Amino acid sequence: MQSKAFAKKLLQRCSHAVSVAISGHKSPDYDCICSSLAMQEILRQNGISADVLLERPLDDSFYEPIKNCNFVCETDVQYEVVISVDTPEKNMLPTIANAKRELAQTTFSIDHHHDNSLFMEFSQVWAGESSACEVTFRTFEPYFKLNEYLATVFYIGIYADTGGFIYSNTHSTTFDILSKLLKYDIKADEIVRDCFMSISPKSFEMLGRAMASVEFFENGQIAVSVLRLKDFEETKALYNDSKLITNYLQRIKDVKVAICIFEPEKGDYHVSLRTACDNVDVSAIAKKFNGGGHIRASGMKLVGDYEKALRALINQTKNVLGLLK
Ligand SMILES: [Mn+2]
Repeated sequence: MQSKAFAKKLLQRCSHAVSVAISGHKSPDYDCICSSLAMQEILRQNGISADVLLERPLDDSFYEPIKNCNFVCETDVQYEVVISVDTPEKNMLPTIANAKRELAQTTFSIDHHHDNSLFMEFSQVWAGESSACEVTFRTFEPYFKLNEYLATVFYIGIYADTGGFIYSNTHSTTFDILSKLLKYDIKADEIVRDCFMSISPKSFEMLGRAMASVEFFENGQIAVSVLRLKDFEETKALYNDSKLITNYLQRIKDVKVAICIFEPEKGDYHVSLRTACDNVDVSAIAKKFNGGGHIRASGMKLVGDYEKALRALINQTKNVLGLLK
């Protein structure tokens, strides 16, 4: 569907709906939260009120003004329309949102994942775009008036998913948008410092532990760091606070795939996969373990026996790197 037709359809449908909900994916990041909030504000400007659904309130690692926005974690409302943002697959929606999706009359998806399964009735998926925020901005531009709030949430989401405008998903269109956002007093320096640069003493300690845990495989082409339950217990660090390590491992020269494993709760292993290589698709690794994401950045969970699952993960990584004979 053309972007204008999609935007029109969504706004028309929502304006006739009694209730509308918006949701990003599980384990929310700044792009999914900020594109949800942006969508909510765009609807508001068009006379439509909508709830942003979350599995649970955001933890303290999130930027205060974002954390303090109004989210809905529990409700009996049966939404007529459900809009998902930044989510490629129904199983990646938070449980609450997936339940509401099943009973909704009309559903929409706004996304930039190349593997979006088109699980909603109407989809606006632009693979290769920097962020769900960019897709939202460009799709709805004729239908909103930029203000300080919108500029702030768009800036945070785009900054997050482009790694500060350095990943290969950063295009000239991204900078066209940024130049519009920066006309507003959004305190970009404060945002970057508070959202992306500042690090709590706890997560600094976690970074040290994660670095000390790094193991290399295949002549340094695969790097694996592990933060186990005891690291979380001893430091009292938050999971979100500890994800910083994922940005560091892929910087090590010759590392083609960086694997970061986190066990914030007993037996619950979250895995982040990153690559800086043009010809490596880490989402192909994640998919084998029922995860997903982007070609350069994906995520999954390890289930079952840890050692066995880790071996399978490394094997699958070798496979994707073409190292299996
Ligand atoms: Mn995203």
